[in-house]
Amino acid sequence: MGLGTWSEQSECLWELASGEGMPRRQFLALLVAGGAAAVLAACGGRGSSSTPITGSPASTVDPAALFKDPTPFIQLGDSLESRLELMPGLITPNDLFFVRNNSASVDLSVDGWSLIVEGDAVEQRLDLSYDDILRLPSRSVTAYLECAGNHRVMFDRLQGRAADGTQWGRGAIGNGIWIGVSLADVLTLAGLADDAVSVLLVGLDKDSPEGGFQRVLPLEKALDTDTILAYEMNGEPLPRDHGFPLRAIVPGWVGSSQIKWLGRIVVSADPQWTRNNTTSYVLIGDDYSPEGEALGQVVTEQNIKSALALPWPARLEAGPHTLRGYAHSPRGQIYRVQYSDDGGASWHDSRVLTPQSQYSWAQFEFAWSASAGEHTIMTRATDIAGNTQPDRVPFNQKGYLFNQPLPHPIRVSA
Ligand SMILES: Nc1nc2c(c(=O)[nH]1)N[C@H]1C(S)=C(S)[C@@H](COP(=O)(O)O)O[C@H]1N2
Ligand SMILES: [Mo]
Repeated sequence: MGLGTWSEQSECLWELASGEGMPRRQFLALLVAGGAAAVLAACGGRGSSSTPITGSPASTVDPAALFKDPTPFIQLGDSLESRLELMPGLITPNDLFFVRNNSASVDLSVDGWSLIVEGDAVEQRLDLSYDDILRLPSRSVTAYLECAGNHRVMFDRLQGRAADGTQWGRGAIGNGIWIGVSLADVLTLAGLADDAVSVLLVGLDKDSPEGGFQRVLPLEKALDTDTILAYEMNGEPLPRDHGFPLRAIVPGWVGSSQIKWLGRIVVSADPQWTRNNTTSYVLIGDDYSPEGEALGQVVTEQNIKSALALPWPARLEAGPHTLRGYAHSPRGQIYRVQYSDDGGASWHDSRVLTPQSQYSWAQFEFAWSASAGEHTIMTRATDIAGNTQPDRVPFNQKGYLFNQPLPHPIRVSA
């Protein structure tokens, strides 16, 4: 059950246009050029508009690292880790949403911004303004966004071997309602060649490695209608720290694919290899075999995880408690979350709250009677496809995708 729907107005228009025999590409071009009026005019047989699609160059980088108030976060260098215990429910408010920057947040204005679509596998180079983007059919997706390195510190804490990179605990994740345009529509507008295979998304954070943080999506994921270029986050224009004016949302995939401050898309008939699919965001270690030009296995999807919405370590008073947490899987809804307070000897079912939507995380809760002393509680999620959290994750040098059940320390006072 997905929450994503075509906006009603665009859907009606598209029904009308396709009924008139109009190809999707022409429909999108008319929307960009002249809005609904142009589509209606063309459907009425008055011919198509030929307004050129133009934009202007990107604006400059602001050296400030971040814009939002860092107070409610765990601060890790220039990154902000969310505190799960502050999450008010299913949706993570923008001011509590984690931030991961590879350089600094960029302060762009829509006036100076445009999105370039180019490459050897598109028919036409596009230069789309913010208004052009807003005129395309909108799509809403509720999805969690998680850094590939979420839980990374646990390699050190639970396996005794520290991985490279920001030592994230459990809060490099948030769940949002995103509104934007399907990347597939933008690619269709540019005219996708039959031999296109890879889509590179490039950010405008020029101080980032490679002069603009960038990552490649294989064509199949790029064409998934739920892969969107979002301009709205939880009912507000995308905040600056989250990529204003436009960012990619790639449901279920690692955060590093979800490029913020998007400025350029390069579509190619060849695979494209850049830093973020060769040396970074690849699993490097004895248990992972290299692919293509990468040093290891390229990280694409996230994996199934669960975590308690408590501080680490937690402090509780003796007596009855309802403990809550979050679980998510890129492979389908959460079917079950079990917990153990005896080191994994016995497991009990928690209550998974419904309804769930496809790419969103799920909330779970269970009653726990706290007795004075030191405890640990582990949680373990299983999705409807049968995927579950493994007892042990093979080490990888950069510490991605750690999803063993976490023994959450809890001190109970009498
Ligand atoms: N342009 C750009 N996009 C980016 C990044 C970046 O540094 N620059 N960081 C990526 C990483 S590693 C993650 S985990 C997510 C974090 O998104 P958020 O800061 O909105 O939570 O953005 C991704 N997109
Ligand atoms: Mo990330």
